[in-house]
Amino acid sequence: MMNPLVQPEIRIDSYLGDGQERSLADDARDGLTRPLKELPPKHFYDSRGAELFDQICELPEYYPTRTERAILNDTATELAAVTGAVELVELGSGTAAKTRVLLDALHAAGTLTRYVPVDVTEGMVRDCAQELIEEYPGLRVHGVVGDFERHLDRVPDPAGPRLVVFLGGTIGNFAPSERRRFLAQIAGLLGPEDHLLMGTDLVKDPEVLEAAYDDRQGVTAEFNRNLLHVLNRELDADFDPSDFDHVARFDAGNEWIEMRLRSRRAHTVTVRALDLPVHFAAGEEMRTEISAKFTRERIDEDLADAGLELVRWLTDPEEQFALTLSAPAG
Ligand code: SAH
Ligand code: AVI
Repeated sequence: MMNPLVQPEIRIDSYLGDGQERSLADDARDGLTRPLKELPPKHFYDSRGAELFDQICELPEYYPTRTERAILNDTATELAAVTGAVELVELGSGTAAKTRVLLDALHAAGTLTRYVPVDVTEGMVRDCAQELIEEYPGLRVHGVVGDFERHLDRVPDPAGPRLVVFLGGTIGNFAPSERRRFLAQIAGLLGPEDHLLMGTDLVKDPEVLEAAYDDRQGVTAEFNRNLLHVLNRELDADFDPSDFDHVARFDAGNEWIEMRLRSRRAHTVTVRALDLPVHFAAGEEMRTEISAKFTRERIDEDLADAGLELVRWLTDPEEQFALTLSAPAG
């Protein structure tokens, strides 16, 4: 359902509602009846999940956020000059905390007119739109509350040279085949004058990686278990989150971190909205997220497969994290 026009500088279109509940129900029915139980990570982000993610970004072990911000600080002026973007479209925008570095640079360059955040969490899109029009006089915000896997076609037509940004390493949360399909869809948003700026976490020491996903304060564990609260609330399930341990392991073969929830005891949960009993053996694990770590070669290949070519490779001195600026191959 469209819900346009709250005030002139802000337009928010929402495409969730029933469709999203169906998506959670379908994913739960599918994922909880497989031999290796699995749920997709997009369901972490209710308002509590979004809050926990914000806390994760501040943790000493979670280097991606501060590293990506440092790269942005060093390169935003150059990015603004190279792209000449009048609009910034952000996929999985969240609170747009780091995005402000880019918005500042585009604003200072005098080109910025519109910001288009796309996120499943409606409250964040609305709050962020309000904050940004106050921070950037003259900026218009056209928010799209939706699932970027289903609603990319709802991104409004470009208002001029466009910069699409996909930060934080969220591309790593896709399985490889879906990731390639999604990159091709993103490439479909780009015309000859447009660019994609994408953040990717890089392969590194497994100890550093595992610590980033299993912090000492237990915030990531709570984020992981929040998925069970979402299932309880949205699908009338009766998970007891304290029956599950948080697990985060680096899978060296696939070069990704896997987050799982491990059942402490044999028990059966009922997902009442689906009329679905789900049995967990003692020690059984359910996969809740993969977070792929990249090499430069892998990123080059993925971009090329999507018809994009690298314009800038931007990384920190320790090569922990990378931002790639790419454009439709000429
Ligand atoms: N870009 C921010 C936030 C990353 S967290 C950063 O770099 O810090 C991932 C964000 O993507 C969350 O805000 C979450 O709500 C959103 N998200 C996850 N899956 C999504 C999906 N399928 N469609 C739209 N947004 C999604
Ligand atoms: C949003 N995404 C890139 C985060 C990541 O690192 O994969 C989500 C996250 N999961 C646990 N910690 C952070």
